[in-house]
Amino acid sequence: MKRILVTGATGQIGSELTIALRHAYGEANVIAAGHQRRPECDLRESGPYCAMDIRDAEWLEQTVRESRIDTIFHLASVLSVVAEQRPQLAWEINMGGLYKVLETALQFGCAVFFPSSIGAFGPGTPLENTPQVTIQRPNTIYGITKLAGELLCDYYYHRFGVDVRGLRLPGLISYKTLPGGGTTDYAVEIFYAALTEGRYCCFLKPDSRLDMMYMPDAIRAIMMLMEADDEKLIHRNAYNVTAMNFTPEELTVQIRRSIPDFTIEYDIDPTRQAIADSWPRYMDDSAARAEWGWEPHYDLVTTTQEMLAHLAVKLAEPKEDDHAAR
Ligand code: AKB
Repeated sequence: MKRILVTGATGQIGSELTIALRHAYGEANVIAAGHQRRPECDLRESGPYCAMDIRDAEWLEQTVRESRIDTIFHLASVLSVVAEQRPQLAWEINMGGLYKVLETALQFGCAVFFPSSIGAFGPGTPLENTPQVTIQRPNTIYGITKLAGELLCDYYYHRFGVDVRGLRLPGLISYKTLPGGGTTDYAVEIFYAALTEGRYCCFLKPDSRLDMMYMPDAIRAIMMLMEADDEKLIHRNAYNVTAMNFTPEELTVQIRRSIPDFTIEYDIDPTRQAIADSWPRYMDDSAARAEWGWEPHYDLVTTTQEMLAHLAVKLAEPKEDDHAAR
């Protein structure tokens, strides 16, 4: 039975991946670690949780040793927009954190999952049908840390034999936990706004096309890759994976199928628009499909239906704090 540590467990991916891993490998075998003292009730009630700072190497080493961890899903990361606002912090968390995770994995013989991103490319990359192996010259600190992270992961595998695997994830759409400061966040915010206000003000241009994925597909991709037959993995790390690509305008059309009066306006944020313009419109994910059987289950139509249905229920529920107040 695996013994798993999830860093960044309170984030958009971590909060859902932790629960899925607990279902698959047993609740007590998956330790969630995040910066929040009191995470959402799902996370703290379904298994062990520790508050931690990924910059604390001692904590990491001690937890891996004492809890006999053999697999680390390393999700703690600063996203693209916050990284541009606080580049030094982004370097410390994204690079410093990964380095400590890889060193700890080497010392204790752990496997590692590392999420890279469409942000690891750059304006010099072919942005349509972006190949698995291509020019990567990112011009954001987020992209630089993701690309350097991909290379560091390759290095620890080839030099030391650490079984580190990873994906280049697109924008992720989910209804459970909000994303924290990314360029693709509009594709989540828009659903909340459609249901609560009936209108949304978008910070990207109407025709900004980006790769996206619904969270259940992302969770499945991560778990599939970590279970994949070692011998079939040619790239092993930084696999392009995508499920759909769309523009804010196209997403609006889909939302209007369920909420006909929904309106969108645009107030372009130059920083986020420049980041989006340097990212792929859509990636070629054939290596992931061929090597470990990647295939998405959700497209724009089904993602929109699921998001509106789940969020309508969530927004009608009393908040956890409301319960505490009673
Ligand atoms: C972001 O927008 O920063 C992330 C990503 C695509 O890596 N969602």
